[in-house]
Amino acid sequence: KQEWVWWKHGVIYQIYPRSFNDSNSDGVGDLPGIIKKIDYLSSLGIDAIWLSPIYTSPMHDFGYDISNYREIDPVFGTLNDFKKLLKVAHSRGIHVIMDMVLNHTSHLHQWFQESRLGLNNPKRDWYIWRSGRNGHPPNNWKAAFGGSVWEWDENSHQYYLHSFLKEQPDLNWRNKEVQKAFFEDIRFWLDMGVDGFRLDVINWIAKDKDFRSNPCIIGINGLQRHLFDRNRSHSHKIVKKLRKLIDSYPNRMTVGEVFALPPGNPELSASYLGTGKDQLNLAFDFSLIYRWWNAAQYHRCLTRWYESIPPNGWPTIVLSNHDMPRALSRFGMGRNRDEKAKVASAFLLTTKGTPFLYYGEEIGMLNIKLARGQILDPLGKRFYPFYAGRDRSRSPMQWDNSKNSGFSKTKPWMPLNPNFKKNNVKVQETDSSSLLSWHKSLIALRKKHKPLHRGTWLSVADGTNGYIGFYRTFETEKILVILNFTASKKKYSLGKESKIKLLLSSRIYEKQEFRTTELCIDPYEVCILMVTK
Ligand code: ISL
Repeated sequence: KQEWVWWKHGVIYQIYPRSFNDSNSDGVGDLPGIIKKIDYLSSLGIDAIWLSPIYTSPMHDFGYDISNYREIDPVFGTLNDFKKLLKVAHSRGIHVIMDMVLNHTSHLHQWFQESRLGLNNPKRDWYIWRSGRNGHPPNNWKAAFGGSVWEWDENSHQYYLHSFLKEQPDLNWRNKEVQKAFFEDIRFWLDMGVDGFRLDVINWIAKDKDFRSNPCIIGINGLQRHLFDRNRSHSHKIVKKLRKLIDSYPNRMTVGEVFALPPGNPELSASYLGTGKDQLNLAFDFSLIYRWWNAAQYHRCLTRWYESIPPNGWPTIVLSNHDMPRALSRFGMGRNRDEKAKVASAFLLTTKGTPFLYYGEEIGMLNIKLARGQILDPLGKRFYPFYAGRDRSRSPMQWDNSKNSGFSKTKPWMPLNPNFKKNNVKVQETDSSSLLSWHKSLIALRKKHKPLHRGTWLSVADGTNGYIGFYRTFETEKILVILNFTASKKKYSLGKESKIKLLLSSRIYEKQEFRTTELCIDPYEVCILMVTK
């Protein structure tokens, strides 16, 4: 019989630590700041928090460039603060997931500092060094953050590979010593009691052995098909070893960021689950993030994702994260935004899979607009005006309507969304019809009813009529969820007369229990019902 497994059945809340809560008035969020908000996290009802990187870093990529994997960056606090957070969170039944970047380190990491000393350095092979081809880089691979992946090193007259910034040199995962050293770092945190890891770009860690050039789609400097610089089978071998390490500790997990360009690639993501027992515990598929507000498209993505999952695997559901525009800013020109927000969160929290909720989504935070000079993200700096970067979904949490929204006593590192005066946790906490209250109800409902967190999933409306419908069933309990993505009324036939008990709806019903053969669905209605004979 299936038991409660926190990472399968619980709700995971992503915190971008720089932007959550600043306790020491330096304008940047920190670990003591998160501890101060433990009551808030607990009141939401979430089961785990995932922290974007908090390790020592020169912050060229805001922490995704780590120079010491066993220390906390002073901007976030100390190792003791982290231990305290772990303790406080655990005492509330909240698990803690750290971000783990395996693909690359910071150029300031001790290993790279040694590696770059020269060809004979014992750590030379820990990174990827190659000689050029007649004064040109070793191949045509392009870095995700622009330019060639190859950076010339004047000192040793070779190039090193970086899939992202030049301050983020890629490790050589075919080198056994790298694996060993990294696994020790991972053990360090597992021994401390960390519950799991979100693994950054896990599908990029192994490159083509022969470093063959990628085929181009258009022109020499145009787009590439990333055939050889990522998604190599060797990554799976490493992931399998990692799984053994994780499984040697009780109740721990990994969730892999399997990055595929739009429109996403659920089969690729699912391949990192292996049999469901021998690779990652969970993996992200970003297909939904890349879709417009459209019931049929959502349904199509979802079924394709579910069909890809191996028998012992389990899906995740993600609508937002720190790399993508916020969900509500994506959902179509802001029309009927409040209604769509409720439909989206009901979708996230009732369909099958582990939901990942990005901080601020629970109060409907929106993207911020930045002028060119305000852009901090290296990606935005490089590609503006074609792409403004990722800052816009990383603005400080909107706690209240006081100066700096209760986030900090000083000017925050990144501008607040000016709408914080009206939209913040404080106003929503006292409003039973707010999006925050809606999230709390959904999470509580999800926890209370087994079908909603561990039941099977059976589609009964595929979105072509503008609404999605599915049954979640566990043992004898059967719950029907109807989500209307549109501004028009719908009708849903139950097939035969059934007894309905209303669990949660965005509309006021006259009776909580009734018999009917057909449901009338209001515009943007969310309807969660228990169906009995
Ligand atoms: O953010 C992107 C474009 O919107 C992606 O290309 C992103 O680089 C990709 O999802 C990988 O992301 C992860 O690794 C990066 C880091 O900058 C991201 O924040 C992280 O989520 C490099 O470590």
